[in-house]
Amino acid sequence: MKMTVIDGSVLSQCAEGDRNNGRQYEIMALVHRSNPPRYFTEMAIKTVSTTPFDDQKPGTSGLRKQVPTFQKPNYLENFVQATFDSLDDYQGKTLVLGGDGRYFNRPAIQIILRMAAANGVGKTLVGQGGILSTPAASCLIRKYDAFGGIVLSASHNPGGPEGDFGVKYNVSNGGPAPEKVTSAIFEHTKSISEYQITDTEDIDLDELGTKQVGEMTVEVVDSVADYAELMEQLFDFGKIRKLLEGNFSMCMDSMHAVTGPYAKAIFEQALGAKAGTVTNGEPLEDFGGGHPDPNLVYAHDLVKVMFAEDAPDFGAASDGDGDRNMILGNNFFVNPSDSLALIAANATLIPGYKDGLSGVARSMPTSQAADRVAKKLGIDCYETPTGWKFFGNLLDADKITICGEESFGTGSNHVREKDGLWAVLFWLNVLAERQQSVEEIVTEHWKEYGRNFYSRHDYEGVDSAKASELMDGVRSQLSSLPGQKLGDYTVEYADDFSYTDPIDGSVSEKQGIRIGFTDGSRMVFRLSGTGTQGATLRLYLESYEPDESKHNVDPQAALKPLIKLADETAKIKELTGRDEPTVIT
Ligand code: G16
Repeated sequence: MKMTVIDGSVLSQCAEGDRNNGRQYEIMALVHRSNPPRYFTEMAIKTVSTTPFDDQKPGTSGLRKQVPTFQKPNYLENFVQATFDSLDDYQGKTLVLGGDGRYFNRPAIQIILRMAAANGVGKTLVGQGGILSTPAASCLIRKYDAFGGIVLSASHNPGGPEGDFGVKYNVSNGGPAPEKVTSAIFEHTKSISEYQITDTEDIDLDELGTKQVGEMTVEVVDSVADYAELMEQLFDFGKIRKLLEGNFSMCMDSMHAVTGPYAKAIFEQALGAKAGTVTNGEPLEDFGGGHPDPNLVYAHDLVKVMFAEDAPDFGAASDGDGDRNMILGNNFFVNPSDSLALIAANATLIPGYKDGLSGVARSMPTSQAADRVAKKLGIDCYETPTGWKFFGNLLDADKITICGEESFGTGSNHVREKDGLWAVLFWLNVLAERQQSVEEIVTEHWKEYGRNFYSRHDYEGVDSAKASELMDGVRSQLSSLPGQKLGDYTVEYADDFSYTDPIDGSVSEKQGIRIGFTDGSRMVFRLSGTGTQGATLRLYLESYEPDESKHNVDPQAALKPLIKLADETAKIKELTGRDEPTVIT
C-alpha cells in the first residue's frame, strides 16, 4: 500500500495492485473529505524523500538566495512543497506562476509546474516565456480568482549564474503572503521529509495556449495584455498620448529586466511614444551584468541622460521584477518619499482616483511628507513596517487607496503589489494635466507643504556579527535617550518600531530603531531583509523645513548634522569599517 502525504494530511491511498495494472486510480481524500476526488494518471506522481535546509526563512519579500543555493538538489523543491503544505483548500483551483526572467527562471518554472500538478492544483496560468512582472502577477491573481501565485524574483538584486534568485508566494488578494503564512511555510521547511512531483516532460513556455502537466491544465498567457488593460482603465491614455506625441520627451530605462515588454507595449505602442523611448528593454538573464535597482547609483545609464544638458523632460526606471520605480525630471531627481506625497496630493486629477482617497499609508522609514498631504486632505495616514505585505489588509479593508515606501515603491488598490509602471503612468498623467515640468510640480509641492529633506544611506555586505552589534548598541541606548540633547537636537522618542495590524491585530516587533527629535527630524536604523550576502545596514535620515527660501539645498548638506549624529550614536564607521555608504539615495 502506498500513502501520499499532501498538505500535512493523508490524501491518497492506493493498493500496489492498482498501480501495477496500468489503470488510472482514484485519489481518495481521507482527511479533506470536502475536496472532490481527483484522478491522476498512474506513475505520474513521484514522492521524493528529502531532508530540511535550515536557511529557508522568508525575508522582507520571499526567500532570496544566490543561484547556486537554489540549484542545490531539492532546495527549490523543499521550499515549494513547504508552501503547498502550509496552504488549505487549493486543490483543483488556479495558481499564477511567472518570474522576472532572471537566470534559473525557466528551469524553476518547469519544476514548480510539475510540483503544482502533483500537489493537486487544477490550473496554472504562466506568463509567456515564464515572464510576469510582480504587479502583473498580482493583476492576474485578482482577475482570474486564483488561490495564489508564485513569483520568481530577487527583485532589484543582480542576476546570472552567480547572482541571486528568489521565490515569493502571493495570496488570493494578489499580495505578498502575510507573516502568518510565511511563518507557516518556514515551519514546514524545518520538518519536510518528502515532496511530490510529476514524472512529466517540460512544456513549451513560449507558445501561447493550453497544455497539460499530468492532470493539471497549464495556460501560457500573454504576459502583458491583462496588465496593460488595467492601466488603460485607470489612466487617461488619450491625454498621455497627446503629451507624448507632442514636444514632450521621455526616456524609460527597463534595465534589461522584466518591464521591457510591458513598457514597449504601453508607452511606444499604446501611447505613441517614439521608438527607442524604452531603453535596455530586452529582458536578459543577467540583466546585462547590471544591478536592476532603479536608484541614482545603479540606473547610471538613465542618470547620465537625465542630467545632461539636453536632457529629456521626463525619465523613469524600474527594477528587476517591475515593482519599483525611479522618477526623474530634466536634471531633477524625485525622492520616492516625495513621489508618494505628490501622487496622493494629485490623485483626483487621475480618472481612476477622481473620487478621492480613503487613506494613505507609508512604511515607517519613509519620510513624513505623505502625512502632511493626508492631514490636509482630512484622511488617515498609516505607518507600517517595511514590506509591501503590511499594506494588504489596509487595502482590502479600504482604509487606504494609495501607499508607498522610500525604497522606490508606490502603488494603490488596483493590485496588491507596488507597481513601477503604474507610478510612471501616474506621473505622466499628472504632467499631461498640469502642463508643468517635473521640477515645477515638486517645488510647488514643497512650497505648499514644506520640504521633508530625506536620504537613505546603505552599507552593503557588512559582516553580519558587526551589524548585529551595531543594532544592539543603539538598542541598549533607547531607554535613556528620550529628553537627551544630542548636538542641536533634543530626543523626543526612541524605540524599536512595533506594529499592530489594525485589521487582524497581528503584532510585528523589532521593525527598525527610530530616534525622533522635537523638531520633527528622525534617524532610523534597520537591517535589510532582502540581501543575500552579509548584512546591509540602512540608515534613514529626515528633517523638515517649512521655509521656502531654504528648500533649494542638497539633502546631504541639509542632513549633515544628523548624519554625524547617527555615526556617533551607532559607531557606524568603526563597526562597519567603512568611511562611506555603498549607496546613497
Ligand atoms: C522589498 C519589499 C519592500 C521593501 C524593500 C526593501 O522590495 O517588497 O517592501 O521596502 O524590499 O526591503 P529591505 O529594506 O528589507 O531590503 P523588493 O522590490 O525587493 O521586492
